[in-house]
Amino acid sequence: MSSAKPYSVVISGTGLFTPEHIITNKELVDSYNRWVRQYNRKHAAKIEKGELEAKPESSVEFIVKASGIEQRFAYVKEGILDIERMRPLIPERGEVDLSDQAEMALHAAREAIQTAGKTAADVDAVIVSCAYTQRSYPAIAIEVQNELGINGFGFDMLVACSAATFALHRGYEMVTAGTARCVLLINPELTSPQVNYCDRDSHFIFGDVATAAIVERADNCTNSHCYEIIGTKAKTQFSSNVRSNMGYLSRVNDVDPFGPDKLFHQNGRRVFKEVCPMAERHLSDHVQSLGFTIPEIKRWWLHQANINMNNMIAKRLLGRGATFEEAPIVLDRYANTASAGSLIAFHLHNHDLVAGDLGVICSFGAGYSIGSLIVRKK
Ligand code: CO8
Repeated sequence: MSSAKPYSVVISGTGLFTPEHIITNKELVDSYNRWVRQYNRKHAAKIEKGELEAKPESSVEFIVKASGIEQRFAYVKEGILDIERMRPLIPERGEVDLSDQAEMALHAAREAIQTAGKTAADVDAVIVSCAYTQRSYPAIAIEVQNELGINGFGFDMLVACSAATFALHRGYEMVTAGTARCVLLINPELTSPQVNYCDRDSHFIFGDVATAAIVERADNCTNSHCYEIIGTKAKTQFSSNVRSNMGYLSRVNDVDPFGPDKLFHQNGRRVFKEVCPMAERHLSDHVQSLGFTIPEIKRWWLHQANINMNNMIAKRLLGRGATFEEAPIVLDRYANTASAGSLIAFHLHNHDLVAGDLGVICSFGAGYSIGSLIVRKK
């Protein structure tokens, strides 16, 4: 946890890129169930002999009850609902063309820069932070830096669900240390290529989105609507309960680089049971360590993985359910967008707070990882 700071640091602008394509639960379930019926027909003899288990169908009712998700956005919809494909069809781009994640990132970045009233000349560093990057190098952040004409440096970092908050922490530290005056943080969460649309337990969970934020020295900030970062806190604890084995070693391991374990998979029940108490403890410790009390926190911009998780954490923190105003929910529309969820909630629901109001931005998920920031409206 960091608290001593030579410079006061603010979040002075945010941006959100929402892809144009929507996939409703009904569309997703219809396609999955058609795929299941085809699978069961194709393997009828083996299923009959007990050599293979018949796959059960998915349901809209289950998805809404278990997760609160009603729809998700897709960067590319083509291919996802095609039962002969069950994955998006995203054509490869040439080495001189803008990459898909840089394109998503730029939409959100431009809005954040504009909202903060900055230009490229004001920005010293770019961090692209998300659950996956589409290549190892050159960094997507350096591509974005180049497109925006930013002088300085950029790098990519991966922290799954906590990528956005952990990147905000890095931006905060760079500004407090005086190594950058102003940092652009971007989270192009292109999750759909890693979703196993043939897995009933997880086919409904994720959506695509990009978020961005400007973190800068308070004395350089010209936006009257900004939030001072009062403190940051991070925690990780190793767990394989949320995992993807996709990686560059598949080639030398001589295994299928696209097998089910190379896609997102999880033990969702275990994650739920283990992460909720961790997140609640983390948040109460963070708030108290800065001399505040839970009732003093006006708004909780929580990670958006599952409505029941958010309800449970809010209940444990507040001793009662939170209202939408206290802990806004965006996962019904956006689904789980990996690290971007709490930033979408912040972007869409921070304008009504008044000077002095306190809020908490918090993510939790794979790793396990938990990241939080306590902020105060200036
Ligand atoms: N339709 C109908 N029934 C279903 C379905 C379905 N689609 N799926 C499961 N069921 C059945 C199960 O078979 C089970 O049946 P039975 O009781 O007969 O065994 C029953 O419904 C209940 O199943 P679960 O116990 O699995 O259901 P839960 O109520 O626990 O809900 C959830 C499942 C939604 C997965 C829930 O456990 C959850 O949300 N857990 C937390 C998960 C979480 O937050 N994970 C973090 C993931 S995100 C992250 O860390 C970022 C990773 C990087 C991004 C990746 C991008 C691709």
